[in-house]
Amino acid sequence: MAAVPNQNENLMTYKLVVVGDGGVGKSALTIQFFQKMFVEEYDPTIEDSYIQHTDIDGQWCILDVLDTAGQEEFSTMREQYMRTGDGFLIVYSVTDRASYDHVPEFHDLILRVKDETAFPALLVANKVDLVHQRVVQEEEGREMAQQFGIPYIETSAKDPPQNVDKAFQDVVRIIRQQGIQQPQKTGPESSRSCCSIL
Ligand SMILES: Nc1nc2c(ncn2[C@@H]2O[C@H](COP(=O)(O)OP(=O)(O)OP(=O)(O)O)[C@@H](O)[C@H]2O)c(=O)[nH]1
Ligand SMILES: [Mg+2]
Repeated sequence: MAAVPNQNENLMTYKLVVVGDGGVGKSALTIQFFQKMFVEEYDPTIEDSYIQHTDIDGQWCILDVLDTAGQEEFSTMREQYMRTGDGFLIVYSVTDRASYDHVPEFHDLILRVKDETAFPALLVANKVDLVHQRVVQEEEGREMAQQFGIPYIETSAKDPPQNVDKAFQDVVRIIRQQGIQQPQKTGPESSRSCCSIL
């Protein structure tokens, strides 16, 4: 991961972690957000991290996003990366019922690792462009989100993207609103012109 440059040291850093089953589109969403492109092929992730300066509701911040492995063989890494998160995108695919059924496991583990009864998170129903392959309906997603007391959003990482920027920005909004865990703030006032991937 690239170091945060000195001139930006005064910005709030939000560490977001993208979790969910393998193949649901965590990397596609993350790459669409950071690089504005859709990755068609499936290359299972071990762990990737991305940093970007971004303006959310008029406030510049640093988004430090961890794209995690959904594949079961890497599940032992979960507790460790969950510890680092200020907020979570819990992703499932609307074309994959098992990925929806596994959402509670991810949510429970976040609360257990954080030792909290609630924590900033967003339930992300991805691949909504695949309308004919859809097996998990909006109502079911909303119901689960309500059960956990977290917001729900429907996304597509495929071009044209749907709600991709909003999903990442909403997690920051949730962190700012709930303020359960204060993200770190460091150093002197920064220049606010940078908006690139570091
Ligand atoms: N049609 C469509 N395909 C998608 C979407 N998001 C991801 N995909 C495809 O689904 C496959 C898996 O996407 P990934 O982003 O690699 O899945 P992942 O959740 O990162 O998987 P792991 O890294 O194994 O945990 C790829 O072929 C993507 O192109 C989407 O919104 N719509
Ligand atoms: Mg991935």
